Amino acid sequence: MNKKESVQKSYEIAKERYAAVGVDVENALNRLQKIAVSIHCWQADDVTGFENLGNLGGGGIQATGNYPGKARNINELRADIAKVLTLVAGSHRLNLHEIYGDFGGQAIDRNQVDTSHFIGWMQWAKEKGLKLDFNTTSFGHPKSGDLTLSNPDKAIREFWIEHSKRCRAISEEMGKFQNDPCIMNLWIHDGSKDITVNRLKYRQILEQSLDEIFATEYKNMKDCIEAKLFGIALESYTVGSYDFYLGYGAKKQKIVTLDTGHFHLSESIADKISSLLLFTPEIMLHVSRPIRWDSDHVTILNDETTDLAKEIVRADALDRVHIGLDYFDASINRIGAYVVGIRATQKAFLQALLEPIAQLREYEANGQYFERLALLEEAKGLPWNAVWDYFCLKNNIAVGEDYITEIQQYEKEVTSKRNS
Ligand code: RNT
Ligand code: ZN
Repeated sequence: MNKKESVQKSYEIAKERYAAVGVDVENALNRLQKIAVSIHCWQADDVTGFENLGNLGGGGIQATGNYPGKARNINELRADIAKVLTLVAGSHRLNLHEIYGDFGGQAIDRNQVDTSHFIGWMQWAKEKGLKLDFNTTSFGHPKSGDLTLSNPDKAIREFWIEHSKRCRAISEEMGKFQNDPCIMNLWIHDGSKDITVNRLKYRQILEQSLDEIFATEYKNMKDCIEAKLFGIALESYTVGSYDFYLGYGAKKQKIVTLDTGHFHLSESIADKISSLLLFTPEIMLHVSRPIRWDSDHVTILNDETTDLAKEIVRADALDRVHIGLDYFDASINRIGAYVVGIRATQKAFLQALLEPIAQLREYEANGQYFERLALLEEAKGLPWNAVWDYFCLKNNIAVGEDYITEIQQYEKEVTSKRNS
C-alpha cells in the first residue's frame, strides 16, 4: 500500500470510529476547510519591517535568535509567505503591520503613512487569494519611549493618535478592496519599569486617545484592542492591561484581542471566550506559546491551544472569533516556524470539531459525570490524526512530516543565500 492509499484507508476506518460516538467527520472537515488563520507577516523578518528611517532603536518589542535567512525586503517576504501557503491547507489571511508598507525607498514617518503604501500588498494578496488584516505600529521608533497613546506630552500623544487614525483609514480601504472587513489590531507597549504613582492618570489619557482614534465610524474595518500583562523593561505597570481593555471593549463595543502569551501562566485563556462572547462584539486571537513569560514561541498542539479551540467550537462561535497567530522565533527556520504554527492551530480546531459533543452534553444534562469524564478521556485517543492526514491529502498538501524536506529544500535554494 502506498502512502496515499494508507491515508485513505485509515480515514475510512476513523470515520466509522467517529460515527460510533455520533460525530460526522465529513461535516467536521467542511467546517475546518473554512477556518482562516490570519498569518502574521512579522515571523518572516523578526518584526523588522521596511521603513527607511534609519536605525530607530526605540524598543517596545524584541525578537531573540539569529537564524540565517530572514526576509530583507517585500519581495523576499512575499516569496516566503507564498512558500508557506503551499504547505498548509485552506484559505487564509495575512496580517500586516504598518511598518511593512511599500515605502519605495522613501522615509515615510508613521504619521505620514497612507493607503498608497499598501496598494501593492492589496493587489498581491488578491492574486494569492489572501485577505488582509492590519496593525498600528507604535514600537521601535524614537517617539516610542515608555508611553505612546497614554503620554502626557501632547506632541508625542498626538503623533501616535495621528498614526492610529491613518492605520484605521488604510484598514478601511483594504476591507473595501477585498470585500471583507479588515481586522485592525491596536497594541501599545505603554507602561513603567518601576512603581508609578499615576496609574489612573495614564489610563485616563489612554481612554481619551482611544476615543479620539475611534471617533470615525467605518464599515469595512473592525477595531481590536490588545492587552498585555507586562513587557521587558516595563515590568511594574502596563497601561493597557486586560481589565482596561475588557472594560473599554465592553463599554464601547470594540473587539478585545486575546494574545495567549499575555496572561499569568496559570490563567486559562479558553475560559475567557464565553464571557467575551457575551459582552463584546467579536473576539480576535493571537495564538502564541508563552514560555515562562510572553516569549513568543511557535504555537504547537498543546492543551492550551486545543482547549481554546474547543471552547470556540463548543460555543458555536467560529463566525465571531478571528484566529490570528503571533510569535516571532528568530532562532529556527522561519518558514518552518510558520508552517508548524499554522498546522498546529488547524489540528487543534480539527480536534475540537471532532468532539463527541452531543453525547457529552447529554451525559452532563443527566448528571452522569463519570460518563462525561470517561468520554472526554477516550475522545483524546480517537483517530483524529487519520482525519488530519486525509485533510492534507485532499487539499494536495504535504501529509504528516513530509513538509520538513520541502522546507529544507527552500532553505537550501532560497533563504540560505540571503546574507543579512
Ligand atoms: C506584543 C503583542 C503584539 C505584537 C505584534 C507584533 O506583545 O503581542 O501583538 O506581537 O503586534
Ligand atoms: Zn499579540
